Amino acid sequence: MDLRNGVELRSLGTSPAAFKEDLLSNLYYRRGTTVESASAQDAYETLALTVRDRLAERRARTAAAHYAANPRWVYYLSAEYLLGPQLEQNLLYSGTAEAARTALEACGFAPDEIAALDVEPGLGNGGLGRLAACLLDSLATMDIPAVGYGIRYDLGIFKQEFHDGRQVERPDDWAFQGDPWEFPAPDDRQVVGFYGSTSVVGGRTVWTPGETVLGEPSHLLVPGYGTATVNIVRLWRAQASEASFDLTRFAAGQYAEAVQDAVRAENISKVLYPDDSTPAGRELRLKQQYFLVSCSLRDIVRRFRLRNGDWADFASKTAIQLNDTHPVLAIPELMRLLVDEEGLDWDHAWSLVRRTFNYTCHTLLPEALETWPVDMLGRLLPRHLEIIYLINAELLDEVRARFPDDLDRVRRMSLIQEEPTRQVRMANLAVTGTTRTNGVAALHTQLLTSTVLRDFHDLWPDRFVNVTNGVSPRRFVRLADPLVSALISDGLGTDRWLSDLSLLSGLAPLVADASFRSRWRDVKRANKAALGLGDPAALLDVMVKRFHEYKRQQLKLLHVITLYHRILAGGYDGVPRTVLFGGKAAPAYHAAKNIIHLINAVAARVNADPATDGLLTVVFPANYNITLAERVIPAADLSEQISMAGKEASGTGNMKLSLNGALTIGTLDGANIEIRDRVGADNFFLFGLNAAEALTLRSGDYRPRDHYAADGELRAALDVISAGAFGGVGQEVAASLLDRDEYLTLADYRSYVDRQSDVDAAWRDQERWTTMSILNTARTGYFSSDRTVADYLTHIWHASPVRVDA
Ligand code: GPW
Repeated sequence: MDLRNGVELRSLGTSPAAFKEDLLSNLYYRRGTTVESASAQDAYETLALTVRDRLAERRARTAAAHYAANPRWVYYLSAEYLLGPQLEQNLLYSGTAEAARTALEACGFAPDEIAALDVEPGLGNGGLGRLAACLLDSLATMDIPAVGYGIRYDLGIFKQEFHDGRQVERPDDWAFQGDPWEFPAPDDRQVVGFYGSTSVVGGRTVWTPGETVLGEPSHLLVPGYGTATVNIVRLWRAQASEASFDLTRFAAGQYAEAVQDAVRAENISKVLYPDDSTPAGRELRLKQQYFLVSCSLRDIVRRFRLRNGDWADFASKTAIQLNDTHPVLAIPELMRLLVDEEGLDWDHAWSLVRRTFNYTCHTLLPEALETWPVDMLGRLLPRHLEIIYLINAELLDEVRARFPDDLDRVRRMSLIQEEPTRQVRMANLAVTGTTRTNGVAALHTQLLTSTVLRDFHDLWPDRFVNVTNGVSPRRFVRLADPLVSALISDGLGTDRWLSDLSLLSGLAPLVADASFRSRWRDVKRANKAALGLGDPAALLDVMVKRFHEYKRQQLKLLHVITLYHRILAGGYDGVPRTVLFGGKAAPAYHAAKNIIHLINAVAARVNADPATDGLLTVVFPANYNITLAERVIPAADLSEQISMAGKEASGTGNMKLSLNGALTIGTLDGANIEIRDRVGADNFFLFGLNAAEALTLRSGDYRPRDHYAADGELRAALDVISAGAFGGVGQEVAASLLDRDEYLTLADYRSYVDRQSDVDAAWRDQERWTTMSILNTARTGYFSSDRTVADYLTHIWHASPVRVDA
């Protein structure tokens, strides 16, 4: 391969012999040790470097091909990425898994012990962060020139421990040992300003920041599967400038004061905000958001300039996706760069900005729509607030022209909320400053345009599109479940399904193949045995997701207590179940933490009671993350997707589980609807109110106590909780359900519990269950993130692949 500077790139071999040679050379020359004295950590780091080199070679060829093509680039801006463990991914994508194992063993290293040292970078909270990682995986697999931008938090999502059943959060110093997958790029560092003031000099506005911080990038490789393309995700870390260390104070013995400015600067990328769906409302968070935006935009502009000379081409060469409102300050920031720094006139700049950006909304919860106090934003970013006011003036002129005499509409659509306090509405800014706004599932997009963003839809209906989420089949089928992957490849006679998931439909005829069916069952059983939680013969009933009241883990818990009561009553006729919970609650989300505590208390009681032996087990492994998800999902029989209809934007765990052959019990919410449409109503356990019914009930006088009074089993379950049988925490949870029941848990209880009896009936007929399971996998190829990316390309990005020679 001829690179730009004319240097031929030596091709690194992937044979065991070539791999071993490089492994040893990396051990000697880069790690500075020998086989005899190498620690497990030495061996791990050396392995990582050897694998990384093989992808780095492809990266170099990718960069050269992209540079030559000067294509429209896709940039994904996201405050969160849940990339998952890198070693297994990079072994698979570089095609060196076997060679590596052989080479390690030949050197006397234990491959599994070494692989266990790989630490997953937990730079996200939940679905939104994992979606970002799946989209990057698909962009690379589909040969789209793309870069992900994010923040390199020193501390990722907290490690969850349980102490007496209560969630305790521990810092996640994920890069404590150093991160062998990272390429630091200090030459590309950026300077980010905060605070200060604006003035007008020679007709142009100049912002003079009161404080500056350095953004230092490093990147991780994002390999495509079955292609030579290797993209990158570039993560920014805040660094104090040299000048912020106060030598005079240090000399005077004032050690803390000497470093206080530096510490403040570096705190910007210190920790991931562990909130999910609720804005933190803190100045540091706003600083993080601007830090990400400022560094990334300057980098994007730098890259544009490498190949282009005319600003008029910027939007045709650049598509920037805003992952929720967290990076929406990019809109005023690009206006500032173009107008203040580059001297473009406002209208030209606005046209470029609007054609460059698009926005994905991931929620319907009104409390999750970010707003920032005008005072705070104006203090931290004075020029950006001025620009937001200018954008707002044009927006409101357009609203008044289209809807004369509709003052209330003007008030609702304004970028500035006036009452009770003045706030900047980031979602309104996002829709105003972009070409397209998308929801993440069909129902979500429909509800967005008819409720929270209705006024904007009235004004600009063509701006709204749906792009239903998807998941990476490489990560969540091939890496998570090598056994089922081998079986699928065998059944289809090809492994091409890994990059064309629609091929899974070819499994449907195999439901008639007795040998395939029994192997399918064996794989599920083996995955449960490997997970090692509960009896592998029992139905594994899984609810894994962040803890939030709208997701209704409390409904699942009421079901568990009901089953327990039925067992205690004697003559239990349900099937043996292991109920598995997994997930974290935001540290400040008291009600969610109560639910976690209560689940652990119920689990302790149920599991200790000999009456439940062989019938019911409740497990709650701590610290659910990508690593654990990859073990739980392939083992699951039943997928719990039981949010109050109209609240879950999409869900993606629902897709991962169904794709892996779990059957869903769920409400008509988010993407559940689309899953059910595809797998067929007969292969999906539907229950509960739909979104319209839930809305009607919520807006009338809903009385949870009526359900309590009418339903003996529900009453019994709530009574034991209220009575304190599981501690004081239960009393709080029960009171909240009986007094408010914000998310209609009691209204859906009977329908849910009865549907679970249908689950039991289906499970008892193992032949029927197997058919349903295979059909779930065969019919959910649509939920590949490759399809999601294809939809973004067609409707939003309009970017084309650039092939990289293998
Ligand atoms: F509130 N989601 C998330 F919309 O994981 F910003 N974190 C968040 O902060 C938000 C949404 C936000 C999730 C949605 O809850 C889930 O329904 C969806 O599948 C996922 O984002 C990916 O779109």
